[in-house]
Order: sequence, then C-alpha cells, then structure tokens
Amino acid sequence: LYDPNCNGKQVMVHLFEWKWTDIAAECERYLAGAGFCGQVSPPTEHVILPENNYPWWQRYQPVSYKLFSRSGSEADFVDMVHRCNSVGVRIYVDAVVNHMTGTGRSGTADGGSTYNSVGDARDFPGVPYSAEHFTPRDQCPSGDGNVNDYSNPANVRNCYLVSLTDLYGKLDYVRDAVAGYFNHLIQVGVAGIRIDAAKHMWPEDIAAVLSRLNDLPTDQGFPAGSKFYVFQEVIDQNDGAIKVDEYYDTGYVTEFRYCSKIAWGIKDYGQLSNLIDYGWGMARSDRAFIFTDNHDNQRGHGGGGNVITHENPRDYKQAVAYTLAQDYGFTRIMSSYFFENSDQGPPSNGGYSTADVTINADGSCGGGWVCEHRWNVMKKMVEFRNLVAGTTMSNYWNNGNAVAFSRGNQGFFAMAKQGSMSETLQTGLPAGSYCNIIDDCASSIQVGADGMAQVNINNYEEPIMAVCVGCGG
Ligand code: QV4
Ligand code: CA
Repeated sequence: LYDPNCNGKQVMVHLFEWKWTDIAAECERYLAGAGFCGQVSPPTEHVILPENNYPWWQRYQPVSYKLFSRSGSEADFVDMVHRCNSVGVRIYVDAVVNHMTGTGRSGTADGGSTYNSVGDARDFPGVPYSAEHFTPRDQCPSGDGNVNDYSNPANVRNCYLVSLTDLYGKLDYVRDAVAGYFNHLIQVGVAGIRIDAAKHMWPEDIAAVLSRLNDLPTDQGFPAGSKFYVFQEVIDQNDGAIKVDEYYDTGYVTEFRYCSKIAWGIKDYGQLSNLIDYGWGMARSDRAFIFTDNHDNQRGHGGGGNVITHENPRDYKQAVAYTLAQDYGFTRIMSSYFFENSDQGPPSNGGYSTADVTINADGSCGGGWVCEHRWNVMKKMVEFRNLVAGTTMSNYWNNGNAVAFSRGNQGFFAMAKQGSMSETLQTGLPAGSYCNIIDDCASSIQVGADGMAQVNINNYEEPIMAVCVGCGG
C-alpha cells in the first residue's frame, strides 16, 4: 500500500495523455535507464466529446471499466505494462471511480459500450451499473445536487462533482465492481493507482475496495506478498472540512500545498526554508505525494493558482531540482504537451486520434510534446534522488539568494537564484573530489577532511550543483 514497488526508484513521471505504444517504447528507450516509474492517463472506456473538440478531460468521464481509451486498446495496454515491467519500470494507473460520466450524457463509447445519464437514468451496461448504484439524491445536502459546500463532508462526497454522476460507494455491489477493475489491473501487472477525486469518496469506502484486492503477480516480477501502491487525490488547501490525514490508512495523499510552497520558494529563496509546514497541516513525509504542478493546476483546473510550469523553464528547473533534492514525500514529475487553451487535448492526427510522441536527435521531444522528464536537469536530479534515497537533509544553508544542503553523507546540493554563488560550505561528504552531474562534470568541488568545500556556481540557465558519492564522473 505504501511501497511504490518500483525497485527502490524514487520518482514517478506522469506521461499525461501518451499512447500506450509510446509509453512502452519510452520505458525501453529512456525511463529504465534514467530510473523512473510511470503514471499513465485513465485507461478506461470514456465519453468522446467532438462538440468540445475532444478535450483531455473526456477521459475523466468513464463509461465502463473496459481498458479501451484514447491511449489505445487493451492489447496495447497489456503489452505496455509487460514491456515496462520487464525493464523495471512500474506503471501506475489514474483510476476514476468516484463517478461515471457527467449527468445528462448519452451515447456509445469507442469500446462499444453504451451509456445514458440523462435525467434520472444511470445506465452503464458495460460494467454494469444502473440507477440503484448511484448515491441517492437524499444523501446529498445540496440544492442542485452539485458539490458546492466544502465545509460539509456529505456535500463534498455525496453530491455531483462538477455535474458528474456519483457512485454509491457504500454498496457491496459497487465495491465489488471497483475492486474487480483494480484486480484486473493487478493481474495485468500494474503496480498501483492514483485514486482520482478521492476527496469525494468516503475513506471507509476506499478501504472496503482495497480490502478486496489481490497481491501483485509474481509472474510480473513482484516479490510474493507485494501490495498495490495507492496515492489518493485529496486537495487540502486548509480550505474545507476534509483533511489529508483522513486518508493515511488507505495510502499516500497528494499534497497540493507543496505546489504553492515551492512556487513561493523559487520566487523568494528565503521561503525555501519553510517549505514543509506541518503547522499548516501538510501531510507527514511518509504519506505525502508531491509534485511542482500537475495536469490540472498547470492549466488552471482543480487546485489551480500560483504554480510554476514548463512555460517558465528556468524557474521550473529550479523548482523540480529542489523538489527532487530535498527529502520530503514521494515525488512525481510532469510530462506535458503544449496547449493554447485549458481544454485542448493532446497533439492529434486530426480529431480523436492522438499523435505519436516524436523524439529529436538531441533527445528532446517534438510534435507538440514537452517531455519535461527528458530535460537535462530533471534527468540528473532523478539520478541524484535515487542515489541519496534513505538519507535526510542536513547542513542546511540559505542566504536568500542561494541555498545548499547535504543528504546524509551521500550527496550535496546547491542552487543559486541569480545564476552564481561562491561560498565555503559544509557538504557533509567524505573528503575527496566530486563533480557536478548537472553540467556533466564540467565543474567540481574539493571536499576537505572537515567536510568543507568551496562551492561555486556560474550557470544562468541551470544554476544548480548536485554531487554525490558514486554518481557522475
Ligand atoms: C459542466 C458544468 C455543469 C453542466 C455540465 C453539462 O459545470 O454545470 O451541467 O457541464 O454539460 C468537465 C467540464 C465541466 C462539466 C463536467 C461534466 O469541464 O464543465 O460540467 O465535465 O460534464 C476533469 C476536469 C473537469 C472535467 C472533468 C470531467 O478538470 O473540468 O469536467 O475532468 O470530464 C476539485 C476536485 C478534484 C478534481 C478537480 C478538477 O476536488 O478531485 O476539482 N480533480 C480530479 C482530476 C480532474 C478531473 C476530475 C477530478 C474529475 O484531477 O482532472 O476533472 O474526474 O478540486
Ligand atoms: Ca462521491
């Protein structure tokens, strides 16, 4: 439940809207060597919305639990999971189980399942679900049936989230259906899930589903007795009745306050010292799932606001570097596509067909894909985080313009907002010469017997130093 099952790797990349065929190739050609595991977009059959020009969010309106989506067929999905597992890259699915489609929708999805949620109808024969499997209207204390009062848990959890139908998680039938979907993923070899909209589900209903799950399959390389890894999307901004700690027994929780904190910290380095604020209610480190930005808040959807994204590359590199260098939480980094409006779907071949991710000769992506996970700083800092895993931060130093700390006696990190620094600092490292992995060892530090070193940074675009025992050079 709390072990990502990723063979000790510490970073997940969210390959937002990638096709299964591209992810399989990316596992083999890049993710395995770079030390990542990967989250994928919802694999379930979903509504298709030409009237909204096939927005990315159509996949958050499931029609059934068939593995047939804009990213590919079930055969493609299984092939991806198996190929990724065989090179040690574990896959995590974005699981949408609070709801099915929006209210007022009907049609036939691409996997062939029909759906009808018009008026009082709640017909999803592909599962099957029908009206009695949805939260009775009298359980929702809201005039129009929509979630609109975050101070009232019954409103948040029993009403329609942005007009989406609401599954009645109290019922054994619904728990069995959701567990059946998850056990299917487990049997294929998926290592865990993000539970979408977990804040809108009762923790005991999530627990009841998890209690029905099988162990991960040994034939996909998981040690016997391995449990599905779970991280739950709970947006707690100190702004409502629902707190992240209600979900600790059922897995990790997304810590959205970290997104705002790291944004402030990069703007004003002095704030980096106060990044983790338990007084502010931030999740404890061994339950916190953190990221600088996600697929919603990078485009102003749920929990949007002041976050740093790939659109500001210099700041973004610093934000991700700091996130991966410090010791709080389990980390995920974003892999995006360029967009002009917040509904826009992924690069396409026209209509509904998602375009391939193209890889340029220099290793960057083309065709409208950003591929932050392939940027130099991200790649190097993933190497750093994996190598210093298990150590804590110490020798913390911050003068408001530059920041530095060590990770046990395994690593040392420094970053300079203006692009340069020159300081004599305690590195915590054994005596010796260490090179900076960020600039491919063009610069280095000499650590004395007392652990002190002269630390110089002179690099405007990537003003970062990361050295570690056993990396680079
Ligand atoms: C609209 C109107 C309704 C109207 C309806 C009918 O609001 O009044 O009746 O149309 O046409 C989409 C549309 C939204 C639409 C809704 C239902 O944007 O306008 O209602 O569909 O048809 C994503 C998008 C949403 C999208 C949803 C479903 O962000 O815009 O809604 O997918 O397609 C809170 C939650 C948090 C949530 C966040 C967005 O606490 O859990 O809001 N985040 C997760 C996902 C997110 C996803 C969902 C939850 C829903 O990360 O990506 O929403 O699965 O903070
Ligand atoms: Ca609900």
